[in-house]
Amino acid sequence: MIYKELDKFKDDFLWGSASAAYQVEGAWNQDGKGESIWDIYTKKPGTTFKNTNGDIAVDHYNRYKEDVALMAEMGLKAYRFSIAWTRIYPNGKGEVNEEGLKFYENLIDELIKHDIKPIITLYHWDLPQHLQDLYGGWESREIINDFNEYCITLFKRFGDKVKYWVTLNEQNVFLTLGYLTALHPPGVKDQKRMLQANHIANLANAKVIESFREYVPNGMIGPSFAFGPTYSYSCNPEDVLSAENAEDLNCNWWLDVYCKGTYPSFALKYYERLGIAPVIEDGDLELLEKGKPDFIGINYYQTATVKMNPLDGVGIAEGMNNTGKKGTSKESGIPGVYKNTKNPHLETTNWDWAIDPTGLRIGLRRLTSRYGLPILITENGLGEFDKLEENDIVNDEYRIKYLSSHVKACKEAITDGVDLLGYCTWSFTDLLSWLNGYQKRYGFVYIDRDENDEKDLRRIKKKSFYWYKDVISSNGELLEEQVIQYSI
Ligand code: BGP
Repeated sequence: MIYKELDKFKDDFLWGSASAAYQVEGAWNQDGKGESIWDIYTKKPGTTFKNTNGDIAVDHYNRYKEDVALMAEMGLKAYRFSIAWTRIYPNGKGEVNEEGLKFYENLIDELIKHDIKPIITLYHWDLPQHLQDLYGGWESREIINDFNEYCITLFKRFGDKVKYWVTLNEQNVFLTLGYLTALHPPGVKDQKRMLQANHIANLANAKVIESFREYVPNGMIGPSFAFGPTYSYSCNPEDVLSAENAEDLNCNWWLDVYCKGTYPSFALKYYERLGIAPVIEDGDLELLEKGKPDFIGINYYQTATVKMNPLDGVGIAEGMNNTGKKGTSKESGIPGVYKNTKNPHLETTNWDWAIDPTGLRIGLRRLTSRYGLPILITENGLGEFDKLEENDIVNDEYRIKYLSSHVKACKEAITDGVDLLGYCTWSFTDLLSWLNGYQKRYGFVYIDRDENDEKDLRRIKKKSFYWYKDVISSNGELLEEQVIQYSI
């Protein structure tokens, strides 16, 4: 639909921004924190861009007050951050570390003091290394109970102060990269193991939602899914069918389980025929049924465009563009299922991610039609090279352009009838990108550091900082004007 006028954002719309513990906190062994799989993995040479790690990151652990003061200055309504499991239980289970709880309590209180609603992510990839060593982490059903106990500790401590909770961040990404492409820890390439670990993660997700109902009855909880809606490259029915395949295997495979408690039938049959479908035990489906979320969290960066891929066609590509050299990502696909291809209608970032605000609107519409749940955009943003100019100026007009077009797509989706709770940009300050070091920046606040040198970690407001401040204070109304004003 093309409208003459758009609906307004609701008054309590959550204008937010997001981060993750490992990417911002640093202080990797401070105050009793245990080691996570990322603390260990990043120290293996060649696993990350220029061997970067989060030992210091942007030192948010020691500078959180300064960061929250900047959020308050901006007028941010919500801040999504993750809790490091290893700060609460250094070994993943056993004795609780009070100092870890205290850190997050201070952060939550500081946010609330400034009228910023905390949104807690329970798991953003930093699994305790001890649990990986003990029983293989997500590959063992033992993790369901350990994760649940850790979450209950947080529900009990923070449940009366925090309304919005996110269970697992991008289960589709951490398990695919961890067990299929071996780009994340534990660095395995085995799809059967991946699908089994994924099933266990589904159960863990459902279990903590079940507990949440008991401990935080007035709160809202949901997973964050890395959502890349699929397009068919052409109207050739063979391409259209590949797009159906991709949407089923890459999106519905997770979202149906979260929201309906069942696996999508075509995808399940496909994995069964390959002999790699997950083992579903008695009681599993009942638990999944109980784990339905209050909202769907989506991390939206790009759409995927696919075409037919013959049985002897291209497979999963080795490596990704982790350098920012445009055009270096490789063709990838599943023989006989689909292959990814460049969308000729879309520009890409320097990391070859398609820029597609309309794709966000399309995705929001698809989710609403299929599941009918409220949606929280838990991440959206542009990773780019930024330049610190003289007098501490960062002119990131390309980011303003990217974000305004996506916020406009949200407004259009709301006008269409999507129930959107909020919009969190990725990210508030610059931070460590898991595989791309510090040069791929996302923040409203520039952090003066790079891969080789921590420098002084100074916080510098970028042009986009002032832009988002205006968007928030006008509740999204200044947007149209600004799209024009900031267009490049
Ligand atoms: C999401 C993750 C974030 C963040 C973001 C940007 O997948 O949830 O943690 O890293 O992507 O990705 P990248 O840093 O690879 O550009």
